[in-house]
Amino acid sequence: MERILNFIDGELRPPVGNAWLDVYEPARGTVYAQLPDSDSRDVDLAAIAAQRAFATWNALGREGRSNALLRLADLIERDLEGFVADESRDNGKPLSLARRVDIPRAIANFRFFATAILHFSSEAHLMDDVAVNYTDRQPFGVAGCISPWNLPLYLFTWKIAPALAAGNCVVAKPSEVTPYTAYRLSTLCNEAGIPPGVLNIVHGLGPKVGAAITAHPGIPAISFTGGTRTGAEIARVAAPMFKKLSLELGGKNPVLVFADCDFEQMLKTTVRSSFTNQGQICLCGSRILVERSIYDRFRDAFVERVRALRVGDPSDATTDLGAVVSKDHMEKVLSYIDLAKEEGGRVLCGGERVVLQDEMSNGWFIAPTVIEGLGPARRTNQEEIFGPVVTLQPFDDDADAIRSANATPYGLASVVWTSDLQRAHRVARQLQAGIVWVNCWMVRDLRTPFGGMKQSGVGREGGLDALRFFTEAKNVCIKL
Ligand code: TXE
Repeated sequence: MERILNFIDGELRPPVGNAWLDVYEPARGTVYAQLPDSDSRDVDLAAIAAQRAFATWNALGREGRSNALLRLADLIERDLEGFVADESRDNGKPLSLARRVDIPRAIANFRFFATAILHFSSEAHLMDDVAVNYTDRQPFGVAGCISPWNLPLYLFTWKIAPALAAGNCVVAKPSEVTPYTAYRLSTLCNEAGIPPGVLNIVHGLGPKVGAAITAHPGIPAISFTGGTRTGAEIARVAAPMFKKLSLELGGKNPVLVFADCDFEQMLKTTVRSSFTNQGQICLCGSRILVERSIYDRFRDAFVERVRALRVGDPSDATTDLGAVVSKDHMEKVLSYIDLAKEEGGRVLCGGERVVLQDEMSNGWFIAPTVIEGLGPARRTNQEEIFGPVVTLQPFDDDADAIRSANATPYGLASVVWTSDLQRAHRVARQLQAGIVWVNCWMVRDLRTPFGGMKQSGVGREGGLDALRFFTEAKNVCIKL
């Protein structure tokens, strides 16, 4: 049985306590490897290594750091198929999706921040003939990066790339559910010329390793993506320590479909925004609000397309949905389908576990599910399900659509389908969401701010916002 190792001070190491956890392959429901069940002792070793490496990493300068990260991106690209296969095996997602999205975006993350840092300018403010002020943005030392299982390498690199580019060293913890591609990345760092101790990866459970990173006095900033409840726990520990916090949390994203939209374009994209990655993307649209005059037409056309989606072997090129990430998560998603029925919802398609043949008969597969007949206040329309489950709701006018869209504790992303330009701007301004896509979905420009409102998070991690998060801004004022 293969054993994944921690990466501390440039070395692949077993956990101090020599304890191990099982790593499952969701499509087969079987154990395929083990990962370290690390604890605070491993985090301490990583933090010491990171603190020790800080001067070396900064002595490289922006160009030196940029070149090292660009080399790392090239090495991932050289090993693309290996990363793709590992990502799909670990997460259960279709191989085609890992090849089209996850791994290319991880490479893009390194390349974007490795070049952004070269153009990361600062400001100066002249006070007539009194004084000149300039903003000095410096790295603060060691960043803690904690990432989730849904887009494992994509979101892992989304955090460590800007942290490293800005000049910090990193103590990172990928999700214990999908550790493999972070491990594979660690095997390339020395070859890329990343000095020992600059990037440290400690594998293990959130309440042990993640909590130790959050509470560590030598790690002054935490960048986290995951569930809202976990985000609240991290904030509870970090706030009294006055740590910098970036929390990217859950979502319950609305899709607003107006009667004047480009119907075919909307339909094709809305199937994607509902079920890509088995609905396990914080940006997926899980509440579809449809103008009443086209509700029946939309419902029938949408359900027909969803029924045609293929749930199957992630390695099969014709598969649209793979397995959900864990048995616990499958049971959580199925419990929400039961809840929807109890609340009076009508399941129009899907609604059950899919049992495949042969070696995948124990895999954790769920049929793409569409539910109607539930009002905005129902739990099914309030709580994040994070699986292949969407609800349909009609609305009467713009105000009704906006009211329903904003009627949850979350505010991460939203989609508006309309051909009316003024309405697009007007509705976008009133939606409580950090991201509003109009007539598209998942179009991402890394220079833009990224993050949510309300319980979807705190802070913005996109482009230059990420470099600002991972640096301290000091104002120097010099008398003329
Ligand atoms: O996330 P967790 P999970 C949502 C989604 C999902 C729910 C829970 O609804 O069902 O969150 O998913 C680490 N201190 N999203 O359980 O627990 C943990 O080890 C420090 C949306 O995977 O938040 C992992 O590395 N760290 C989200 C990371 O936090 C802790 C994507 C995320 O795990 C910790 C994923 C603690 N006390 C889930 N407890 C998005 N916005 O994309 C856990 N962790």
